[in-house]
Amino acid sequence: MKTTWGARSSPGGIILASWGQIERIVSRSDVVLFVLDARDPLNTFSPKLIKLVNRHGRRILLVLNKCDLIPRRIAEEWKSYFENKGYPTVYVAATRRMGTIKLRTAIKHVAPSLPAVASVVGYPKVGKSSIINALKGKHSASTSPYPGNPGYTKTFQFYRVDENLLMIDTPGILPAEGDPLEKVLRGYPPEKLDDPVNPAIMLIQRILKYNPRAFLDAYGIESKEPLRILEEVAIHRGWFYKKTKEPLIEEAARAIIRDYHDGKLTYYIKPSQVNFELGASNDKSKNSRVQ
Ligand SMILES: Nc1nc2c(ncn2[C@@H]2O[C@H](COP(=O)(O)OP(=O)(O)OP(=O)(O)O)[C@@H](O)[C@H]2O)c(=O)[nH]1
Ligand SMILES: [Mg+2]
Repeated sequence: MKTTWGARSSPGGIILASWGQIERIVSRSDVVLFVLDARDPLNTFSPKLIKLVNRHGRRILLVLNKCDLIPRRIAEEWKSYFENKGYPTVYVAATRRMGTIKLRTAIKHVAPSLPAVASVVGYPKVGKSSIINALKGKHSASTSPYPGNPGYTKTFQFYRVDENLLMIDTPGILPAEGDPLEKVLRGYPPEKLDDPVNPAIMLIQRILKYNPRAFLDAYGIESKEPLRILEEVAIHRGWFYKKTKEPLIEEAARAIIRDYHDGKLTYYIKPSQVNFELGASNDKSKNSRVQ
């Protein structure tokens, strides 16, 4: 079963969810699956979303997705990290259908009663629709590598996963908060960035800091100098300004941002490398540990 409501487009034709829309969905959910990118969970975590869910007294389940891009040991470490803060957490690799049985069990465990409505929320491109696809076992929620492509989630869609579980897929939350790097990590559409070069340089520096081989492995580029990397990507792909014939680094910057979200270009961070305090969950007895 699939029903939709609340379709809305944001300026520029790229559709993201406003906080008001997310609040409406949260208020209609029994459980809120908050999807994080397992490679950089804290940069895709939103204290504002947690506050909103707590205000409505809804249960939260954190889902660390894209775990195929990090070692399992690190996924376990992040799970413990969040659970020590009171958030039940599961890790999955939705496109590989890894962890889906545990996820389904966890949703039902966290739900106050069954049947339950579970919404899937988070920043753009963290894999919300892919998670619903994995749970349903077939391609039913549309997915895309980056917002703006045909197939990215445009509406709030309901999917019946089984007789006890109705799920709501949502468009990504508009990542208005944060500096240019944080916005990019939170899936702000590269097409909408007036200046993609600056955030791409920051992203390149972050990737190199945690994975010095990333550009060599993804593109065969040995340079560790962000501007040079942008130029080489533009040159390799044949992107040049028509008049000056200089490498079109703006396009290369957008490509690098997309490749990060697609998992072609990657790094991961460990809990021991961060120094960030999360707000505790609203009720530790409700959000008990989930296996
Ligand atoms: N490597 C890897 N890539 C994934 C995984 N899950 C999703 N992706 C990729 O991430 C991109 C975004 O996936 P979607 O499921 O469309 O993400 P979304 O959160 O629904 O995106 P929006 O609806 O645009 O907010 C796609 O290129 C997916 O193939 C995963 O577990 N591993
Ligand atoms: Mg989607």
